[in-house]
Amino acid sequence: MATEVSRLAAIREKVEGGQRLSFEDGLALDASNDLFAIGSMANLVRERYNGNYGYYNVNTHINPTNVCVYKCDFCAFRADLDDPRAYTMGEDQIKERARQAHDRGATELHIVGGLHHKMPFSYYVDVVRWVKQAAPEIHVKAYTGVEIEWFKKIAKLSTREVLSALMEAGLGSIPGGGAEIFHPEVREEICGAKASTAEWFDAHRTAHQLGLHSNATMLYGHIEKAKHRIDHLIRLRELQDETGGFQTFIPLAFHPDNSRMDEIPKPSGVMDLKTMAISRLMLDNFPHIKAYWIMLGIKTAQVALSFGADDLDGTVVHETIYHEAGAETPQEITVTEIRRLITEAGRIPVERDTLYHRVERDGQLWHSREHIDVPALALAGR
Ligand code: V47
Repeated sequence: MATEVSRLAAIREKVEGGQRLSFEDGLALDASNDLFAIGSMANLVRERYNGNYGYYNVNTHINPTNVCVYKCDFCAFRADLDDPRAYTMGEDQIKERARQAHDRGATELHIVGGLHHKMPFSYYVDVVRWVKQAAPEIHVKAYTGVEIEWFKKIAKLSTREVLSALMEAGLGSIPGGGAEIFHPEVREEICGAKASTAEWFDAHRTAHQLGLHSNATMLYGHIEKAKHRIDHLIRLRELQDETGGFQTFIPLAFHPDNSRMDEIPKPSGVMDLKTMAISRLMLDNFPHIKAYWIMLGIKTAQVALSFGADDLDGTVVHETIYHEAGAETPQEITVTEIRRLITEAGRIPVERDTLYHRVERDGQLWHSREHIDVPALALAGR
């Protein structure tokens, strides 16, 4: 039987040779406690893709409503219709938020929320339209695969029709949420009522076919096992082989507070870094891996830049999904601070827009420049 050392050496050889890792390789990495070995392999792949650059963006989140028909076990954000915490934003509020974001220099609005029992599809289309009316330059990254599936149901439209209506209103890309864990053993347990794995993939495949880019996530550190996490990554890798439409993968650390799984402890620092590194290694066709500092905490996110991650996400304002679930991170981080964190991690900070164009700023004005071409960038970083 192969020892752990020889197993890791064989995996390292594959990584160095640019060969694809198997399901069994993923399980072997997960079973190993040699965090440095796993991290250094992931760092190699990160560097191959992204040279010495560490990306961030300037963005704001809008969660238009917290009212949701579903009751996912992990969610601390949702509210029933008659809950005193329930809210739904109207046109003025959405436009005000978009203008504020614009005035603070945001290049992106990340919009996701609950699936309201009574709101028609036209409300969700209007949200995008209102944002674009108030701040036409802002990129709208909105609505997860789960929301798209819900819109199909309430509007009796196909995936393609739903996405086309949203694109017409100004939708620019699709965020990675709603993926949770794809394996049915876990999905049925923690969020069985909402969009199935096949439906989530249908939303992303169709988005890619229509020319939209999207992200993908994985919610880890609850009831799932290593085999479910590796299975999740391989399913994403397969769709990426088919369409090439994914930009970034974001592993999301479970925050238990105020959820129906609050007896489960938060994932440890070792699990956070190992999951980041294994994601980078298994997703050999994803250009970017994001350490979402809001969930990981600023310190772990910074260290993750040496464990496979190349992106820290944004200087986020008004994040509620994780803060309801006990995230202790601040609601926003300044550009100066995020650049300092990236520089201290040994990377060159690069502000990007949602689609990975370099952003240049001239006082209050910003411009998207050339696309940050991965191979060119990798060379530039050496
Ligand atoms: O799908 C909900 C997760 C996701 C909790 O695409 C929780 O750039 C931890 O997907 N503990 C939504 N996680 C957020 C999301 C996201 C975030 C940042 C960037 C991008 C991107 C996407 O949040 C949900 C779910 O997996 N979530 N509750 C919780 N208690």
